[in-house]
Amino acid sequence: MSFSSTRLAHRLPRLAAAALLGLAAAGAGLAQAQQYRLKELEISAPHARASRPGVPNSSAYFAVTNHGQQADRLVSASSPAAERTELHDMKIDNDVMRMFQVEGIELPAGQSLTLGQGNKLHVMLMQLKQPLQAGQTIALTLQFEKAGAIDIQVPVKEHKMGGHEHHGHGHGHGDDHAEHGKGHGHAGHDGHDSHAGHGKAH
Ligand SMILES: [Cu+2]
Repeated sequence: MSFSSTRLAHRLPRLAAAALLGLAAAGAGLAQAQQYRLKELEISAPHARASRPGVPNSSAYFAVTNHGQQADRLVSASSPAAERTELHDMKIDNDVMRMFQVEGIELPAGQSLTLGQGNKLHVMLMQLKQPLQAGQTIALTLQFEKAGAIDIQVPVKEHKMGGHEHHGHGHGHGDDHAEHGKGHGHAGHDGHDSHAGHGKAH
């Protein structure tokens, strides 16, 4: 674990203590304690999706706030839970939602970004070594251009997450994601982990 910033301990003593307790009681549901500080970056609300039966891929999400004066950039991620980990975005191409790899995710100074909310960004976990099951926690290493690397703990949640940016949709049909293409950072993801761009959206 690189959850070791003494600076964090100074600035956020309660959170730091809670996070340590949370790690000790992994999976005990202390979601609010999952907040990390790496120099000027604050990383919070990490979660990954439980994988579907027979699907070897899944995705992970988190929020990053850049408290610094200069932009940073998420350049890569990796996890012992997956053979490969890529940074992905999605777009609609001829009514078909497709995901594609991006080289980095920009983190402008003074701004927050939440993967999968109001955007289609996600960390793609590919060739999972074992199915991801709700309740377990996986490690994820994030590499930033300026701030460096940090290891975070990512709880795995059920695929259909209640109250998570649903906007009234939130059903995992997987065949209607083109419908969700605009502004629905969550529902649009359903089905993409099996394989987006597999043909027709309807
Ligand atoms: Cu993806």
